[in-house]
Amino acid sequence: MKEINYIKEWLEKNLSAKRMHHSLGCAETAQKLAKLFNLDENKAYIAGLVHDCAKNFDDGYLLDLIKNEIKVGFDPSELKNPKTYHAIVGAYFAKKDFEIDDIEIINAIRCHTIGKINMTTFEKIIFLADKIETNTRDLRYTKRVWKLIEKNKGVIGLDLALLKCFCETIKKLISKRYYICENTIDVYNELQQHVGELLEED
Ligand code: DGI
Ligand code: FE
Ligand code: FE
Repeated sequence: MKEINYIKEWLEKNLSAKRMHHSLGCAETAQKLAKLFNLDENKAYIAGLVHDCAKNFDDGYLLDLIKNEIKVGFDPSELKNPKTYHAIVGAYFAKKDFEIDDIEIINAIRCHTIGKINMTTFEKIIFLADKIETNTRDLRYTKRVWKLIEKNKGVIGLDLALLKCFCETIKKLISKRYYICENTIDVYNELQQHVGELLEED
């Protein structure tokens, strides 16, 4: 893996100031969650830091990379909303530009936007850190999600927090009349079946 300073400089050059702030917040939150769940804090920090590395590139450029260089590892329905492209390309840049070969980090970056059925605990904490870091996300919302994690011991707390996040994202996508990729619906249903009864209505 490239040195952390190389990665930070690369990100400073290729991300907006706000996105950089979000990435640093996500790295710190991921580290905190990793500690809480006895996972590798350093790995969580790196995954959080890098997760949005492709976020500020042109949609056209990202789609071109996906179709002509990456080519595999995504579902056609994932390409129906350009906002999801950066997760596919982010995992690719992490491997190619930062020489990260830890598959857990790569997979967590890959699924940080639309989620995945049967996410590992590491993937869950990176997904959540992205949604609840406090540098750029709405504090009222992040507090509510944190409470779910703190009040419900273990992975159940993470799953409740994930369900809350999926509900919010799906509501937002619907309010804008955006396409929701099939994977996101599948993950919502998986969580709904698992912990739906434990989550209060809004
Ligand atoms: O990159 P960030 O803004 O930090 O956050 P993100 O990667 O979770 O999400 C980027 C956007 O992608 C977010 O506004 C939701 C949107 N999006 C578009 N289509 C889908 C989607 N999110 C999910 N979960 N599923 C979709 O099908
Ligand atoms: Fe993202
Ligand atoms: Fe993000």
